[in-house]
Amino acid sequence: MSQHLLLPFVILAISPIPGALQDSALSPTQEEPEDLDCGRPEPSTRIMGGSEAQPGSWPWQVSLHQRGGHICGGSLIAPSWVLSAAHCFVTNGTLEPATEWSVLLGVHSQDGPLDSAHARAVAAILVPDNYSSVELGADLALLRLASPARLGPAVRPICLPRASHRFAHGTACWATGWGDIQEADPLPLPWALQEVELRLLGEAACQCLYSRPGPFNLTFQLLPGMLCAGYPEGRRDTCQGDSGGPLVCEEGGQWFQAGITSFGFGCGRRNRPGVFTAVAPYEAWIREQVMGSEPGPAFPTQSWEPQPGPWEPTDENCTIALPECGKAPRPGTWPWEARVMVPGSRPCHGALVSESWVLAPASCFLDPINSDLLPRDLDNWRVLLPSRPRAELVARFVPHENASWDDTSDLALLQLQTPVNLSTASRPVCLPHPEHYFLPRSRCRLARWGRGEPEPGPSTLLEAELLGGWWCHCLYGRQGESVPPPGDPPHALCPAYQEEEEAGRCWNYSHWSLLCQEEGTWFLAGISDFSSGCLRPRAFYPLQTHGPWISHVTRGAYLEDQLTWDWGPEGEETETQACPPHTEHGGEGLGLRGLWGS
Ligand code: 4AZ
Repeated sequence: MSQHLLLPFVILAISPIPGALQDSALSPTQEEPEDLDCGRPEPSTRIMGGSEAQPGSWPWQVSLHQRGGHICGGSLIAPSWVLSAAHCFVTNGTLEPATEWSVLLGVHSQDGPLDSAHARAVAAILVPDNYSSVELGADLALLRLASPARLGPAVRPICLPRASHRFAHGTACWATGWGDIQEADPLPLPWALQEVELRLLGEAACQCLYSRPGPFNLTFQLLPGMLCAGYPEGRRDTCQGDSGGPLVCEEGGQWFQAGITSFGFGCGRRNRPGVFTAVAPYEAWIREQVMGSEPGPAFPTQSWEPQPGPWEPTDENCTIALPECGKAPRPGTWPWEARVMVPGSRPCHGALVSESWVLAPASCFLDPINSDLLPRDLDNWRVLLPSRPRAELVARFVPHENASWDDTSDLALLQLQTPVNLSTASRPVCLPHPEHYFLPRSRCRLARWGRGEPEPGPSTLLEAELLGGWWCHCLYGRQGESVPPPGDPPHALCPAYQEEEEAGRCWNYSHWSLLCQEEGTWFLAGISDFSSGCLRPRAFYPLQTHGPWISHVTRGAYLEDQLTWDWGPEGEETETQACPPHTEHGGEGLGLRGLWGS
């Protein structure tokens, strides 16, 4: 338990060490001013992968507004002081004027009734001298309020840890905020405060996760004064707009702020946990800034002696998370293959993208004339999944808003009434993030998609190799059809079929999706082969631009990072940037093998 120290006013005023802790049960006398109680929400009164908080459960959470809008989070540490992140207030090396900012206290839903909420102007913003950018640390700021906050059940300060305070690795702590619910996906109305449970990661574990190649091919060096919290598998995380908000951990019935949301690489990505400014190392700096203010923040002593023990392993295992999607026991047996049965029509092939959602072409289910749902009654719809004895029921149908007029968006999501237990027999396919780049020569395969006919041949014929974007464009040009030149993101994915070419056959059959493999993991890379007639190679609409829509609707589809980074000699840089003459005017005899240059 914490110490019960009531220090005389004189000592409090001159000492940089304010009353360490107090028990609210001990009522202050005339001579003994009330020390600041902290870290105790009223008893029972985005974040990515989180959920809505109970109003009043995080009474220290504040919202920092600039020009009328929420920009960052912060935490109340004393009636006149808010702790936040430096990067919220520094643009191009310049500290923004305090007058532009206001602090909203006691707020839950930023759209709802602001009953318990009140705002305060900011008198000063203080940032450590050595702050320059988030990656270099010291990402913290103190805001002095123009007038003290009105403390009450919905507005209470958080306890700060002393420099010697140790938070055990693996401790479950909570981050809160009004930030995005996933990358580039703002919190929807009514903008209710979100909470997410995150585990503290040891330095070694965090550094290890970050040293793996990952999104944007970026890694970074974890520095003293930073801490990581999250999970190797990602999915639960803080995101843009949560910055400056608190990461709090409970100890002995009292909540301490272990971290300040600072940055990360993307949100909720595998092997990329959120990075926080560790608060404890900044005890001295915080005390220095708030010196003389009364009452100042509370730094209760940790209830147990911090000493190395099993709760702080010095050498944590480096456990890199592997994708939980896209693993097929054998190519051709796709554990995500879903068949949607709608009364009165042939089965429609789609793919399981999470525990509860199936992705399929919207055209299977929409009337081509008026884009009405056919038939309207979802009760009789069934989904068959591999190795599941019984058909799944469908709870919801969500077509892409452009599905009826844009072939590249011919997509719909179907929610299953009960989530399936993932196993080797039933598991989702991985989906690419928008910046995913499938390398030329990637090994790919075709999988059934939509209302396909029975398989036209043995599945070995469906093996394919991805062509570079220019080759695809040039080859089509030669054949009098147009496939746009490569772009970022690409407009087409062209797999070429060795076997198909050799057999000299052509299946005038376009109901396929394109699966591409990276390090043994399968991604749904493209949909709806849009090449017509018997042209080769086939061309697919890339799925990657739809990742954000899919994960917005499903809140947990398996969007995975790029797993192969080695562009190799055939990479983007070295690919031909113009069509060689023989592809434009050349004879029909030119086979794909020739184009591959091998
Ligand atoms: C941001 O931009 C931000 N996933 C905050 C936290 C994280 C990423 C970005 C961590 O404010």
